[in-house]
Amino acid sequence: MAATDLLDRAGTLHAAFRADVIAGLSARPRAIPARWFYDHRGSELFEAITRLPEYYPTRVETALLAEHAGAVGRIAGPGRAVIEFGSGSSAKTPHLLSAIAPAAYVPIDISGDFLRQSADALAADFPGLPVIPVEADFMARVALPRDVRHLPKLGFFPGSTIGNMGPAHGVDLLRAMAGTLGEGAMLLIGMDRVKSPAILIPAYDDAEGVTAAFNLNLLHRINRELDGDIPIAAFRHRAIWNDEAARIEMHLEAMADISFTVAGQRFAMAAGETIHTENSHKYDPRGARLLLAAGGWTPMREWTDPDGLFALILAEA
Ligand code: AVJ
Repeated sequence: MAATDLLDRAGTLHAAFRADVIAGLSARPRAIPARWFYDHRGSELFEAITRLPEYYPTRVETALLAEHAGAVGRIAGPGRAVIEFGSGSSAKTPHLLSAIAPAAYVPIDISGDFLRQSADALAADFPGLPVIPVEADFMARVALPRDVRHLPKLGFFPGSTIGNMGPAHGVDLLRAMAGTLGEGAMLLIGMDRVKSPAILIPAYDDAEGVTAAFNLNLLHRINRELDGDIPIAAFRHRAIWNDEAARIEMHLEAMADISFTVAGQRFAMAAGETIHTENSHKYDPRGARLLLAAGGWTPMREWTDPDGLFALILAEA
């Protein structure tokens, strides 16, 4: 990509960050979209979260994939193009690619740097497999590379990333994916299950304070990138189970009456007031099937761990 394009892209991203933060701090309740967690430090902290003893989703889902990728391969058959939505740096993808004899691997991600890094690593591990990264926002229908258009597709959407959206946006996303993947496609999706708050809360408020650091890093990013002077020490991390909405909410709570400036605008918060920074929706088996059906997908098989913590679902368009 040309240097000017890269600059344009960085400028656009910066403007979007500023707009989301100013709107989010001005709204009541205050809320900033979770996508802004993932600057370099935020991505590092998220990787650290996935290794925490309390954070079961990554561990359980990876084990489910290791155990059941063979079954996915038998159902899906060989020769599919695997399309991963939000290509992580994950240890998960190799399990799937080893088991299903894919014809190509297409990771789609909005962040180009990270995308090319993980694509290169995967290509090195799977010599002979065409790896074709696509830099795009998969919330809308994505035009797939010409080389894979004629192939049957297997979509891969691990990590319970769909949980960041509520049911309405989740359905929109599933429909966009069905559009991207086309007729005859299958989708392998990971979804976190509803469970006791005694397990959920520590998963989002760990003893070591890594999740707290992840949440508070958003304030550091705002101060650094948007010329802010938020008194970060006056905030604490909060993880709440909202039973009505079946979701974990993360908030940043002001511990005193404070005021601060961000991008030239003044904000005041009262002690106890929060900034809502993330939703992580959880689904029971029926809810998951309902969401998939509303999004245009028919569940075929479902795998879960003995404790029913996490589900891996294979669905067809
Ligand atoms: C990457 C959105 C799936 O909701 O569990 C982990 C993000 N936030 N700990 C999740 C997250 C706090 C994670 N997702």
